[in-house]
Parts: sequence; structure tokens; C-alpha cells
Amino acid sequence: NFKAAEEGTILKKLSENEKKCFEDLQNDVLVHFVPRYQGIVENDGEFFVQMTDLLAGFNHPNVMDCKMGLRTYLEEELVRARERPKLREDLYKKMMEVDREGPSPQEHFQRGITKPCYMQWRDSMSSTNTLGFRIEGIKKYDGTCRTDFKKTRSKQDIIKLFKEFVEEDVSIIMSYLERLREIREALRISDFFKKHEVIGSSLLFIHVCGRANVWMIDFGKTSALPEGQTLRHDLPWQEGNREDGYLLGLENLILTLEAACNE
Ligand code: 4IP
Ligand code: ADP
Ligand code: MN
Repeated sequence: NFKAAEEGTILKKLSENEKKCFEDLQNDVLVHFVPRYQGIVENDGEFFVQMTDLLAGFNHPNVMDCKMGLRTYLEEELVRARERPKLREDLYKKMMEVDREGPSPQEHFQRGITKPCYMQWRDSMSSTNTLGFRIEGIKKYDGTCRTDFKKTRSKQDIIKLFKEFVEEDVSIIMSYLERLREIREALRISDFFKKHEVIGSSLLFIHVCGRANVWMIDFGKTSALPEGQTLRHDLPWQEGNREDGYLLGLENLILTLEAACNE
């Protein structure tokens, strides 16, 4: 999905959704919390969004990707799967690797699963449905990389992972908390946030040499609501209300990091 680009920037495969979001974000308070958008570029006949590489200039950074929200799939994916269910063997296999009891008897028989069923299983096995966020991946300064968090659900396990991530340096967690509270304030007044359903977006935690920062990334599945409609972002999701639970997730993330500081 990504391609190396000129110094200090990265190219991400173009999605119309994400391009539109970056354009809308340019006139919003959230612009201070997302990578700098540098337009669309063509490369070997393919189109990419160009943006600042948040890791540029850092030697051996520590990076964590937290996916936000109470669900990670779109309502339209549910509708589509109901109208024309498309069974996917790759998702069935991914599920079997983690949990052989995951698929229903019928899914076992078909050796296939629809994408929303897979996504709902992912959201319920992880902390997405309960806490409104989940850890997707952690890359440490020493090059080690972990993405085996599909069954990480409890607040206690997440606290443990954060403490390992910062190697018990509470001052880094404090810096992260400060930035998360700034993001929360910005979200409160953001017009973009009010008018968008934010699905599958992540907060990217980066620290190196005592410096720590958090950025909002990945707007591939974030979309504008119909004219005049807004979201609260702190309500439970019911099909049709399009609520994403982003603020519930952010609140729980802040509470989790506060708990990590006080342990
Ligand atoms: C992946 O599942 C992620 O949910 C991807 O979301 C999603 O891509 C993939 O759907 C799905 O298979 P695992 O994390 O369990 O591997 P993201 O890219 O935000 O991480 P979408 O297209 O929904 O963004 P498919 O349809 O690409 O397989
Ligand atoms: P996808 O839609 O494939 O999930 P993301 O936008 O979430 O793509 O990016 C995937 C990963 O790439 C992130 O977890 C992060 O580690 C890295 N990444 C994304 N955007 C940036 C950026 N602007 N600078 C540095 N790293 C980035
Ligand atoms: Mn992503």
C-alpha cells in the first residue's frame, strides 16, 4: 500500500475517501494532528497520496498503531454482504489461525466467511467492542515488530503492553496523555469530526529519546455524512445510526494510560 518517496515523505495508494478527507482537513483544527498533506502524485501509472513521513529524522523510533472506534467496518459492507454474500477463504483461514472455534459450523462447511462476519469477530475478540480501541501493532527501536494482538482485550493486558512499549518510563506515558488530551479538545470543536464517520482510523504513537507524540492517521474508511447530518461519536452503535464510538475509545485510551501511570 505504501511506496518509498522523496526524503521526508511517504506515498500511500490513493483512495478517493482518504484524498477527500485530507482536503477537508486542511481547513480544520485537526490539521495539526494529521500528517501534512502534499497532494496526489502519479508513479508508474498508479496514483498515491503524498504526506509527511512522521518517522522522518528519527533514528530507531518506537511506534504503536491503535485502531480507534467501536467497530472497524462500514455499514454499507453489512448491507452488501446481506444482499450478495461473498464468501472469502482468505478470511476463513485468518480466523482459523487464531481461533479454530471462531467459524460457525456453516462457515466451516463452506470454508469461507463474509468480510463483515470476519470484521465483527475481530472486533469482539479484541478490545474494539468493549473499549472502543485496540492495539494493532508495535514496532520497537530495536527493529522487533509485533502484530499478534488479535486476542488482546482486557484493560490490564493493554496496560502491560503500553508499559513494555515505553520500557516503564512513565514520563513518556505522561507526554502521550498530554497529547491525547489536546486531540480530545480539538475533536470537541472540529467541524470535520462532527460531519464524518471515522472508521478504521488509527492513532499512531511515536517516541524516541524521551520525545513522544501521537498522530491521527488512516482515513481510508472515513466518510462525510449526508448534508446536515452529524455524529456524537460517544454513543453505542446501532445499525443505521452510523455512530463510530471514536470518543468513547479515546476516553478509554486516556483512562487506560492514566491507570498505567498510577500502577
Ligand atoms: C484486515 O483484517 C483489516 O481489517 C483491514 O483494515 C481490512 O482492510 C482488511 O479487509 C481485513 O482483512 P486483519 O487486520 O485481521 O488482517 P485496515 O487496512 O484498516 O487494517 P480494509 O479494506 O477494510 O481497510 P480486506 O477486505 O482488505 O481483506
Ligand atoms: P492502511 O490503510 O493500509 O491500514 P495506514 O494509513 O493505517 O494504512 O498505515 C499503515 C501503517 O503505516 C501505520 O500503522 C503506520 O505504522 C505507517 N504510517 C502510516 N502513515 C504514516 C506516516 N504519515 N508516517 C509514518 N508512518 C506512517
Ligand atoms: Mn490502518
